[in-house]
Amino acid sequence: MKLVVAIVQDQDANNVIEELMEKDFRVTKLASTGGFLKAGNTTILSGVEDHKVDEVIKVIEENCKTREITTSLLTVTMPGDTYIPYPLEVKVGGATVFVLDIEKHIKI
Ligand code: 2BA
Repeated sequence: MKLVVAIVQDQDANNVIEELMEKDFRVTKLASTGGFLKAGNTTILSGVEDHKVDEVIKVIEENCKTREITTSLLTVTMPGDTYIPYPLEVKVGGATVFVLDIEKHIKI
């Protein structure tokens, strides 16, 4: 068994989850925050049989879009201790996916 951990953008999360549920996968949705942008994203956990991992990844691929986000994380220091926000274009990927081996799966 594998645990698929997928970090997706909030806008794509519902479509991914709905399609996974329609295909009879079990899903847990976690609200998460990206370390770089400090913006909300969604982490999806799905425990699946080894031979179904590719099917889960396909659903994620089909529902997650890459987007350009403009952020003002960078600031420029001006004389007199003033800071002005400097717009920065960041390409946020469709999804970041990790596939982990599961040693044991117990339901109590
Ligand atoms: P964030 O950390 O908020 O990163 C958002 C986007 O900012 C990233 O998109 C990337 O394009 C850019 N970025 C991140 N760190 C950067 C840096 N040091 N310099 C310049 N640009 C940077 P993605 O790579 O698609 O990542 C989207 C979200 O997925 C991340 O949000 C983070 O929450 C998660 N993530 C990505 N890679 C990860 C990893 N190796 N481990 C854990 N979480 C990861």
